[in-house]
Amino acid sequence: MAKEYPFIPLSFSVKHEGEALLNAADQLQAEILQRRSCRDYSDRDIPEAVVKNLLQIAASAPSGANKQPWHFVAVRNPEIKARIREAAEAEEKLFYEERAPKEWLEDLAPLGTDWQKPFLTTAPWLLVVFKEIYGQDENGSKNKHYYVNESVGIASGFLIAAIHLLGLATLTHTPSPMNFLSEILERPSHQKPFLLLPLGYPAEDAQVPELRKKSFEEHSSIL
Ligand code: IYR
Repeated sequence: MAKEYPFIPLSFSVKHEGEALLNAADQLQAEILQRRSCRDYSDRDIPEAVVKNLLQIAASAPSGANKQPWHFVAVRNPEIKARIREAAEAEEKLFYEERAPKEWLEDLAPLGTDWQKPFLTTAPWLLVVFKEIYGQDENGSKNKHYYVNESVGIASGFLIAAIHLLGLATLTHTPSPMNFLSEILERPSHQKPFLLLPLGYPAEDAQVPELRKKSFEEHSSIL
């Protein structure tokens, strides 16, 4: 049957056969399980071209009706990073000292976090993920976006995995509220801040909390 829109052959080849598939899966699991959220960064730079690769990978994610409802801002400019840090720390200070319920603070205690966010100026890059609640073309006419949170969450997952597989470090940081990012980065109102990811190399003496992940039986069922 003739299709109304163009189709092309799927570019696909089987990568591993038999035992090799299991070995590859074991290796991939081991590599991905090394990922940790890093809050202590070195100031060692990362080339802009690498950041562009990473954002191209993120932007290749599947999305509702292929609307690609995201926009990424990569910040290396030290003045802009300083403004972001200042605004984020002001919100975090209120969060930790006034807004956060006791239970939330208790849940955060094992992570050892507080209102201070030095990584926002130490890490060479800040990647800010915006979600687009609708699309807007050049003449300003709106088009609908679907499954925006799911789509942008998937793109962020691609980004986090790519950063890790490249041997770099990041953190899913969500200062709350984060409207200040729209102002500082001068984004239009249909783009809402979704996630802030510092990108860099860990500091030599970086530490992470000792956390336990759920066991297979806790996180999955096979029927
Ligand atoms: N946004 C605050 C608090 C915080 C909240 C959660 I949920 C975390 O998993 C970690 C921290 C902060 O960044 O410190």
